[in-house]
Amino acid sequence: MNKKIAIIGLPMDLGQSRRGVDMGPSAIRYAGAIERLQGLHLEVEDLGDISVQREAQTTDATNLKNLSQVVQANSKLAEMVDRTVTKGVFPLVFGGDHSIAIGTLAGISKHYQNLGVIWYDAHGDLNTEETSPSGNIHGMPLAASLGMGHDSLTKLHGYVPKVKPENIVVIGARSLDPGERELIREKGIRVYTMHEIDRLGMPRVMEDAINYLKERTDGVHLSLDLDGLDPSEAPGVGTPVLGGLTYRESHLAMEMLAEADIITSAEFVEVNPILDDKNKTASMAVGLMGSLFGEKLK
Ligand code: NNH
Ligand code: MN
Ligand code: MN
Ligand code: MN
Repeated sequence: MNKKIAIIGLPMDLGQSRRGVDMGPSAIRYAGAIERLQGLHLEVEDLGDISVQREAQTTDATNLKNLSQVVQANSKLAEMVDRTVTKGVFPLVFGGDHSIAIGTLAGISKHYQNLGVIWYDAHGDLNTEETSPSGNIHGMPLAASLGMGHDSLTKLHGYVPKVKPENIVVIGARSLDPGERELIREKGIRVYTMHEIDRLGMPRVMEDAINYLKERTDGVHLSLDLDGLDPSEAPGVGTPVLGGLTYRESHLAMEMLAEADIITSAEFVEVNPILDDKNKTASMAVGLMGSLFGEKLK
């Protein structure tokens, strides 16, 4: 894995309806992210937070809340991530709600022929403005990256699509909307729901996922939504769903990714310190980062 890491924060909560997730980057830094990575002898540069234009909440006729602000912030993120990858540095993005994955993937994917994506999440984030039950853009980033949805999301940073359906693996899903299920079927997206994880166990699921991605991709982005974890352990998220992944399972998943050495970029999103219990969820994010960057191997 790349020894040089650039941290980029995007303190945005406009892709969903609950305030507080804009404080995620700060909570993750406060939980000791930088020190943890430096302790692994990695060269870490903190590029700070991207500024977010915050106006009155808007919904236009498209069923997309705060579309223009989300696009603006994501465009800035895409630029910064793009420059980071160009320099040969590993981009590590702190959210913010999950709509920021649109910008992260836009900045990264043009550098790869076949970018793989691991979507670690309770949700599929495969809605478009037509299928979304909420109008929240944080439920749409994976669809947008596939080229589905509103033009200003799919065309962000000037190219479509960012990922191919066969290069995606979703892990931890347990809340999928009807339109998302249809898309998964139609596109043949590989999804390990909690059902598969219960049946096969995390070791087997990760082995499968890693082998699958190794065969077909030349880089893999990890998009980790903290709501993938069970809310009893990670309560600081805006849309908790019962029956999630444990902290231990998630650790194991990160350790297996570190061993396989396939991850080329990552983001940790949806940490909401206002809903959290003593910054526990941000601390879990930092613990998982440690494992992802090879803590156990050193
Ligand atoms: N599927 C729902 C929606 O699109 C909820 C998405 N919420 C998330 N996704 N937190 O990770 O509105
Ligand atoms: Mn998500
Ligand atoms: Mn989620
Ligand atoms: Mn989420």
